[in-house]
Amino acid sequence: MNIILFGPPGAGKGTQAKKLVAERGWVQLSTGDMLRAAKEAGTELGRRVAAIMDRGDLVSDEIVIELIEERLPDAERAGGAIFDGFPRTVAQAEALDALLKGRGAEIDRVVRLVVDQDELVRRMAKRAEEEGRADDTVEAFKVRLKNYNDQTAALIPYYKAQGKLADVDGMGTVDEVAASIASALDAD
Ligand code: B4P
Repeated sequence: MNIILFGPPGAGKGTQAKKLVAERGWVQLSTGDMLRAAKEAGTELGRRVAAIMDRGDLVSDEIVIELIEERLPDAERAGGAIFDGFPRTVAQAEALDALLKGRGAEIDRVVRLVVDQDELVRRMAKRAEEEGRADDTVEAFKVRLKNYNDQTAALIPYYKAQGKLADVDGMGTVDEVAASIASALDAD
């Protein structure tokens, strides 16, 4: 099973991906987590992406596609991949389709978490207090939302055309959203 958790920044993708890992044993492939780990470790990649991430911009397609490609064998061994925060552009989605096709696989479902903008801002502000992530500032969050609307939202028609998109209400509690995702994944 290969699924994408899709939605605007702060929609709950990372939160729900971790629950799916615990419940189903699949592997979470979060480009955000991989890039933050590189940044924290001070690797060459981390130094290249730090400023881009901190201001809320997208890093290059080539970088994230390579990160994902490296981790696909882990997901195959586990029997499932949860793509979290990837793809974020149509070019990334096309590259992912090609990578999976080359391994005899495909995306099975794209779960889109639907959350209104006021709630996204509230969650960002709460996480800023609790975790102090460098891109959870008001300015960076505005850039992240703009990038989502300008570049990532184009994936909605892309996956709708493939008949893979399932909309899930992301406004409830973490457990309520998890239950709705489970229904979307286990349908048909
Ligand atoms: P990400 O790490 O993917 O950041 P995000 O979109 O904000 O998602 P995140 O997983 O953190 O938030 P979530 O919705 O889970 O990316 C960070 C940066 O990395 C990007 O801006 C970009 O620079 C770079 N990047 C990553 N992938 C890239 C790609 N493919 N291409 C190019 N660049 C890339 O959760 C948000 C908060 O809400 C949490 O604090 C959580 O506790 C809370 N929450 C979740 N569910 C809730 C609920 N139901 N109720 C209340 N609170 C909830």
